[in-house]
Amino acid sequence: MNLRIIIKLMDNLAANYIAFCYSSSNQIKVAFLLELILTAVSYYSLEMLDSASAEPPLESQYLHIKHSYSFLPTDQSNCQAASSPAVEVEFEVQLPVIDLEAPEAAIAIREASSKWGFFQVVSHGISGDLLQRMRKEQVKLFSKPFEKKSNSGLLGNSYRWGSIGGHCAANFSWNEAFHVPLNEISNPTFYGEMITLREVMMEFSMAMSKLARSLIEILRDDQIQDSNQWPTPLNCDDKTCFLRLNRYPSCPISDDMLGLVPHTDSDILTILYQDEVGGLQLLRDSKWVTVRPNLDTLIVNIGDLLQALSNDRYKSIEHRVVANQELERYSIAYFLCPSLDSVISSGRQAPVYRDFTFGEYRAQVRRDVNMTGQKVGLPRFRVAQD
Ligand SMILES: O=C(O)CCC(=O)C(=O)O
Repeated sequence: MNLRIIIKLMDNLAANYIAFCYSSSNQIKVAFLLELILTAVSYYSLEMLDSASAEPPLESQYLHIKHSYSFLPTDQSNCQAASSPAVEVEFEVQLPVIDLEAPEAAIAIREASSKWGFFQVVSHGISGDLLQRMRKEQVKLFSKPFEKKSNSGLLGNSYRWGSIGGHCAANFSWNEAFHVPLNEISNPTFYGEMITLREVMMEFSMAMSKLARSLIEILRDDQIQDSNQWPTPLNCDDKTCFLRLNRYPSCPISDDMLGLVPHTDSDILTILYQDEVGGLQLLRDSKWVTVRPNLDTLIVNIGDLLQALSNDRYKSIEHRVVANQELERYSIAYFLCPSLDSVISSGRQAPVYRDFTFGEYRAQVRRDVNMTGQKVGLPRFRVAQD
């Protein structure tokens, strides 16, 4: 039995023990004991089965969280549902599509950034061939055994899956992902025998960085012209920028499982390369709307830092991914981030947010997620209104 399984069984034991202590009658205590034994046995056997395959044991972790922590009062379970208070109406939308070579591209980007916070780009300078090679390597990477993805140092042990923070079934993401900082992408020790993955990741991340920087200059130019706003160039940093390689396995157990729980991005902007399966949704006028996949485009969305820098002119929009019961889905997100000491300041006379550094922002987000299972984000930095 490996260390990971022992730790998870102990975690399971602890949760059931707390639930046991909270219970009042003997009958409930017996039920808890049976529950404990059954969960431990099923969890252990699923783990053993799954460790030989490529699939992360999402189902056993999900059921474990659901059973073990559902007994606890909310304040003990460290659980706040991640679902937004929005009305859950879903329909498909076509995001603005912007041709980056068109003369009116800059105007369209600014407009989409303030009205939608999301848009798609074509003529973006990243060849179809590079995108296809990257996707092929991504599929190969995720087909490696689970043990190898999670325990062998592959991509600097940046592999994550399932629940990120909190012990709450509502915050569970049916997802596996590698989060790789740009400054680590060229590191040959990260790849083992996957040499072609390294070459393609380097080429892909360079192309994405170039595109992200050109988009940010378009958005910054506009702010400079409108005097007194966001004058400092952004010091983007390969240590903090990163690629997130996502795989969303098909989810047979429920049709309302989320592949990724609702969130905004804690960066300047994000560029997303997704496949044809679909599942990305964004919050628009308090409704979840589904983004129609379009393989000819890359999706761009504004992050929290750009919303603060532009004093709320550009919008960092909450988004999520819904899991698919039959199909797996792949995506890659490039996150443009400044150095940790960069000061995020709109330079406005009446700023919506107080000045803060990116390091401060990131630390606060991590604290909130650890404490409650949920990010608070920009509202924490809002200047108090009299
Ligand atoms: O896979 C997607 O469509 C969205 C990915 C995303 O939001 C993320 O990785 O933060």
